Amino acid sequence: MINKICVVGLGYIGLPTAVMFANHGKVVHGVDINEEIVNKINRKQLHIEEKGLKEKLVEAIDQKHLTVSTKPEEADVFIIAVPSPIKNDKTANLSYVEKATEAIVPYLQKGNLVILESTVPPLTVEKVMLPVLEKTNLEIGRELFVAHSPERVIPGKVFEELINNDRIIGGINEKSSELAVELYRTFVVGNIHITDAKTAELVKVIENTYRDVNIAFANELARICDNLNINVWEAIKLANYHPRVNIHSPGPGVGGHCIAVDPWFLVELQPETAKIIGVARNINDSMPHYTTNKVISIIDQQSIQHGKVAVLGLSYKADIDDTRESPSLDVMRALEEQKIEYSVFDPHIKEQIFMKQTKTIEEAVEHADLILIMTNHQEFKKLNPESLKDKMRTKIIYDTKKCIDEDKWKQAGFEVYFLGDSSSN
Ligand code: SAJ
Repeated sequence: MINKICVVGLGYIGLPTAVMFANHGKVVHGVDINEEIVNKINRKQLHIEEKGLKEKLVEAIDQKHLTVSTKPEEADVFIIAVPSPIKNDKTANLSYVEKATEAIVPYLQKGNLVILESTVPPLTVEKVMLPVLEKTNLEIGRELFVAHSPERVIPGKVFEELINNDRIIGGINEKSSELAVELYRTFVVGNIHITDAKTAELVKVIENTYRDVNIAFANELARICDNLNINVWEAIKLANYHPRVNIHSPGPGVGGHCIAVDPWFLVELQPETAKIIGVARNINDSMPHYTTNKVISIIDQQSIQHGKVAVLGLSYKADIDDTRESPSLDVMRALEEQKIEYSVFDPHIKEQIFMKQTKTIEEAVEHADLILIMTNHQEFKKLNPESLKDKMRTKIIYDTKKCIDEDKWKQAGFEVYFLGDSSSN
């Protein structure tokens, strides 16, 4: 019987997971090395934003089903959900996974199950975790059970997806998988698929790699269409009417901490073989520069002296407040390098993080020559060009997400440009 669970790492995945188990009758102890985070949670406050998390956390603590501290406690199951980022040289940084495994070693007992939820390169459980777990002197697979069950939820819909998404469970042996299935059945309604640990590790990485390669293909098509004067958005839409085609959307780059990171795990493991994956990654990484160069060439074409760009959108995708790995950061850097004046505005980022950030859209477009749409936030789709046009010095808009109403902007006197569609001019 699984009664008590110790969750190590209380971030975007660990905290909602801990709270879910607590609200489903388990006794949960959450651990984070960051004392500030632990203190905050103990005061029933959040350090991350997630729909529904606050109420669920309060319920878990009030019912005394959840405790948190900086140290692990003995339990039946240990879940590790810590970051697994890449280093500057694009190789995996598995030090958090290793340290978290080391931290639980003194608390492990016969019959325990250890689960890794972090996204990791294939063979991490075998090569990084198992050597550490052997220090317990418990026989792995008979006295201590181990599985990888990657998280697959999307920020903003974490609780819905924790319950409904299918889950992959890769035990190091049959008994490990069996115990992990029993655990996740506590709240998972989606199907549970059993495999081995290294396959589970690969599955998670290739889900995100599939999206990255597909987006790179769309971005390459956008560049081809820019050169051929064809509308890439129209072409992709029509191609996707084919029942077996699903081309993703081009854009100014791929942000976030998953899709832009995980493909590098495969490139690191198999540099000679993972060729398409590496090329795709580089194409997506080059999009912020491509975008900046387009902006500069539009400004030059119009013979505008000392042009000013109003960058709209800081978060890495629509309708969220997350700026991690956002292409906007690279665009701002490139504009600075090119000594182009700019301002930046995002209705979802309330705090002043960047020097050139404005509090209102009106301030951002004041005396600007070009509006650059980087994120397809609802607010930007609905922008009223009539209310902005008189504030601008020159009326140009470059939309990298093809999210604005072209006719409306043209009627207001704007020159309208889209990424991958020079046909509109
Ligand atoms: N993007 C495009 N074109 C597209 C789709 C996305 O340029 O057609 C860009 C977005 O603008 C954004 C980036 O890609 O900058 C990534 O956005 P996303 O919504 O595709 O993915 P994430 O990083 O927010 O979440 C992904 C999800 N993975 C999959 O959909 C396969 C999520 O389920 C995972 O849990 C998460 O990664 C993770 O933790 O790995």
